[in-house]
Amino acid sequence: MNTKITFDIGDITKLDVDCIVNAANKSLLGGGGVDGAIHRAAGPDLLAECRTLHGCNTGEAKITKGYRLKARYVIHTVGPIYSGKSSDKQDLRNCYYNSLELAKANDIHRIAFPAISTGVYGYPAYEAAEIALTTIQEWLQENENYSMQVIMSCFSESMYKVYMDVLANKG
Ligand code: AR6
Repeated sequence: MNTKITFDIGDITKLDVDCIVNAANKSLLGGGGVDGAIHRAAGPDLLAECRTLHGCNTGEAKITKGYRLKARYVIHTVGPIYSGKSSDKQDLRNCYYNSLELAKANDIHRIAFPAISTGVYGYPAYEAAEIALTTIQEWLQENENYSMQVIMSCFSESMYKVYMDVLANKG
């Protein structure tokens, strides 16, 4: 297990990190879940900047400022709506990978991720957690000369337990 990955149980908007990741939708104009919480905490300037981005495709990522958040930046990524097709996995993988690439390009060294797609978008939590951790570990290995701390934000104790189960089964 890479020691650069840690876990937090609570609200991602409260974290004191360089950047938090938003599980957004293609419009980037806000929604429910973590997206709604981030927009409420960041304030209306976030939505104004998001309007200039003209949306985002599934698996891709775009960056804005964090406004009223402690985090200086928000990276908005769009997870797959779970369908059971094999493309779901690649799309979810792309969310984590492309967010980390964009973070590095912006000199971000501490980033927090929610469990993308596991809420409204219906991705089974265990499978999503496995993809998230594997992708992040691979990225960290490929970028071992770049200091990046990753915090997996769990909104519930049960999501935290899912991550711990995945780690235990990875050995
Ligand atoms: N902090 C951390 N995690 C959170 C928070 C929070 N404040 N709130 C929810 N979660 P979801 P999705 C967890 O539904 O499945 C939106 O309407 C939540 O428990 O926010 O990718 C967007 O606009 C779950 O584990 O995102 C899209 O339309 C995880 O965040 C759609 O939902 C993701 O749940 C995206 O769906």
